[in-house]
Amino acid sequence: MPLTRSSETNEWDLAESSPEQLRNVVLVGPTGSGKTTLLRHILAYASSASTADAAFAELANKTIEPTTRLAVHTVINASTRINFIDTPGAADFAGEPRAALRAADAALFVFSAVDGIDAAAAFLWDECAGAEIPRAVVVTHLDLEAADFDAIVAICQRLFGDEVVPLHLPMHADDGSAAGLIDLLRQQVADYSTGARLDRAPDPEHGSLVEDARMALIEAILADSDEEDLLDTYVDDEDPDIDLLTASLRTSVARGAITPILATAATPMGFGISEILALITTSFPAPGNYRLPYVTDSSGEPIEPLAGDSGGDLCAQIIQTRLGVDGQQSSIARIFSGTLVSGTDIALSGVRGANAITAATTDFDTTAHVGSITGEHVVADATAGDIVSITGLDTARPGDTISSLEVPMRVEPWLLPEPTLPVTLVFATAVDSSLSALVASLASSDLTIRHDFALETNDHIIWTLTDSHLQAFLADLTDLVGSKVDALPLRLSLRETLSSLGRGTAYRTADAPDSGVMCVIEAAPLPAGSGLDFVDARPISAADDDTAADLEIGIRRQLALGLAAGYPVVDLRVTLIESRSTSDSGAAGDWVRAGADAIRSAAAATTVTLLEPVDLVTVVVADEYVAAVVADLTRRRGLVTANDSLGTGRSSVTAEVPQLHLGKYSVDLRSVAYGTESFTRVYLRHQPMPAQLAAQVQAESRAR
Ligand SMILES: Nc1nc2c(ncn2[C@@H]2O[C@H](COP(=O)(O)OP(=O)(O)OP(=O)(O)O)[C@@H](O)[C@H]2O)c(=O)[nH]1
Ligand SMILES: [Mg+2]
Repeated sequence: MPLTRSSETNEWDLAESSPEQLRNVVLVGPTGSGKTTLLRHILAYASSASTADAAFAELANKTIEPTTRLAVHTVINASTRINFIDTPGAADFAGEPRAALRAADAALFVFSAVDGIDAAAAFLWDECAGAEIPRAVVVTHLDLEAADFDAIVAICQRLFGDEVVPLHLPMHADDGSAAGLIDLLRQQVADYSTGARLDRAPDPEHGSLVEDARMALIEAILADSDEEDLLDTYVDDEDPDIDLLTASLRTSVARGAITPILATAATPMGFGISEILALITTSFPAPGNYRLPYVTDSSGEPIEPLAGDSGGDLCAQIIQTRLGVDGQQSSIARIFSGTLVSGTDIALSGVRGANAITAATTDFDTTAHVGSITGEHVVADATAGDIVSITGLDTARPGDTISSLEVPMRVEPWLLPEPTLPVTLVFATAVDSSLSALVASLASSDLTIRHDFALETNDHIIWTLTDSHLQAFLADLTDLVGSKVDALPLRLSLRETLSSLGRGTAYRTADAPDSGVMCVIEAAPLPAGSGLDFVDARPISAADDDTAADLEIGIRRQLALGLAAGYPVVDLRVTLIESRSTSDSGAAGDWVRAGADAIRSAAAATTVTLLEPVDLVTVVVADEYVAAVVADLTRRRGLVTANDSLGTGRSSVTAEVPQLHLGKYSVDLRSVAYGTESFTRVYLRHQPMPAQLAAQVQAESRAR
C-alpha cells in the first residue's frame, strides 16, 4: 500500500503504512563528521518538490551546533518511512549512540573525507559487526579541496575488511572539486557541475579508474552470492547481469555481509542524497524481519523469542527521556512487538530497580515518529517496529521496558560505557530531601551517570564519562536547583588500624568523691576485612556484663572517630583484660569514657597505620599504546597484574591502583592512549598507605 499525503495538510497518512514500508536507521561517527548536516539535507531533499528549494535555502543560513543527545527525525521516500536517529559523536556522550543502536535496525557510519575515523567509531563498528547489524559508510566533506576519498576507503578496508566496498566514486570537475558521482555498477555519472543534475556516461579518461573499482565491487558481490546464474556468468567471463548483481548486492547488504561506501557533499548544491535514500529503502531491513532483543520474564527467566508483529505480546523499550520546560516528561520508545494503545494500563519495568515490575496506569499519549518535518502525528496505536514519542509516563527511565500487565517482561539493557570519573557535588544551599530527589532524578535520566549517596559523609557522589559530560550535568542540575552546583574531587575513604598489639590503661574519677573506675585493654590488628571484634578476658569473679557493654560503647565511639587522622578504625580485636571500680558497679558514663581513654592509650603504645582504598583497573587499549599505559599506571603506584593481547590489535591491562591516583584517570588516559582506550574500575580492598604519604595525611588532619 503506497503512503499517501493529505492534500489539505500535506501530511502523510500513516494509518495505512505497513512495517515493510518502515526503516529505522542510526547515524553514528566522529564529532564534526557531518551527521546532523547530512540529516538536514536528507530532510530538505525529501520535502515535497515545491518546498525543497526553500528548505535548502534555509539550511545555508543555519549553523549547526554539535549534538549532545540522540534525536529522531522521520523522512518519507518512495513510499518508505525512515526514522533516522541522529547521535552525538563526542566521547562525552558515548552512551547516546548505544541507546540509539538499540532502537535501530541498521546503521550509517558517517566519516569525513578530511578527518577520517576515530577509535570510538571503530568500537561501535565492532559492536554492530558482532550483532550483524547492516551498515553503510557515508563519506562527507567531498566538496573540500583537502578531501581524500581513496584514503578513507583504504582506512575502512584496513580496519573493517575487504567486504567494505565503494558503490560510487566522486566525480571531479575541471577545477578539481568534486561535483558529482560515478555509479560503479551502472557506469553512469550524476554530474552536478552545471548547477543541476545531469545523468551521462563517464568520461573516457576515467575508464581504468572506474574499471578497477567496479571489478572490486563485483568480486565482493560474487564472493557473497549464492545465485547460480550470477556465478555462472563469472565463470563464463561474461559481463554479469546488472539486475542480478543489484539484487544480490541488496541481499548481502541486508545481511550485513557487504558494507557499501557512499559518497556525498552536504552542500546546498551537493550530491549523493538520493543514492543514500535509495540504498536505505532497497537494502536495509524492515523491522521485524530482523533481530529482536533478548527478553526475560519478571524473574529473569528467558522468554521465547518475540514474534515482532503488531498482534504479538506488547514489548517496547524506553530509549530516552526528556524533561520539557513545562516539567512534563516525554520519552522515546522503540516498539519491538505488539501494539501500544494510548491510555491503556501497561507494566513498566526498570533497568535500575532489579527485576521489579510496576504497573503504570497513566493516561499517556503516543506520537508516531518524533520531530519530523512532516509534523507529529498523535496516534491511538503504535505498532511493532516503530519508534514513538510518549508523554505522560513520568516514572519511565531510559532502558525501561513497557509490556502488558498480563505478560510482563524485561528487555536486557544495551551495552553501556562505564562512568569512571567520580566527584562530590557541592551545593550553595543545604542538602535536604527535595534537593536530593532532584539530583537522583536528573542522574537517572542518563544511564551513563552513576549516583551514590555516601551515608558517612552525606555526600552526593556523581560518576560521569568525561569532564565535559560532568560539566553538562552540572549545568542542567544548576538550572533545576536554581543555585550553583559545583564538584570537588572525591573525598578518599581512608581507614585506620593498628600496626601491632598495644596495651592501654584508663583511670576515671567519678563525680562522687573517693570513687572511680579503671580498666586495662589490649588492641591487636586483624587480617584485612575482619572488622571489629570484642573479647572479654577478665577473671570470672570480675565479670560484669553491664561494665563490658559500657566499655565497648566507649571504645566503638572512639574507633568511629579515628585514633590518628580522623578516619574510622577497622580490623581490630579489642580484649578487655581487667576492670575495677571503687563503688559496686561504677556509673555507666564513667565506663564509656574510660573505654575511649583506654583505646587511645593502647593506640599511643603502638603506631596507627592508614589504609587507603585500592581499585582494580582494567584498560583495553590499542597494542601500540600498551607500554605507555603500563608506564602511566606504574607512576600511579599501580601494580600491573595482567597484560594480555586480545587479538584484533588490542590488549587488556589489569592493575591494582590506589584511588588517590585515579581522580582524573579517564581524562589522563585519553592523552596516553589517543582515544583507543576503554576502562573499568571497581573497588578491590583497603591496603596500608606508604608511611611517608600516611604521615602527610596525618599532618593535614592535625592542621584541620
Ligand atoms: N563543506 C562541507 N561541510 C560540511 C559537510 N558536512 C558537514 N559539514 C560541516 O561540518 C561541521 C560539522 O557538521 P555536523 O553536522 O554538526 O557534524 P556532526 O557529525 O553532527 O557532529 P556531532 O553532532 O558533534 O557528532 C558543520 O560546520 C557543517 O556545516 C560537507 O559535506 N561539506
Ligand atoms: Mg550532530
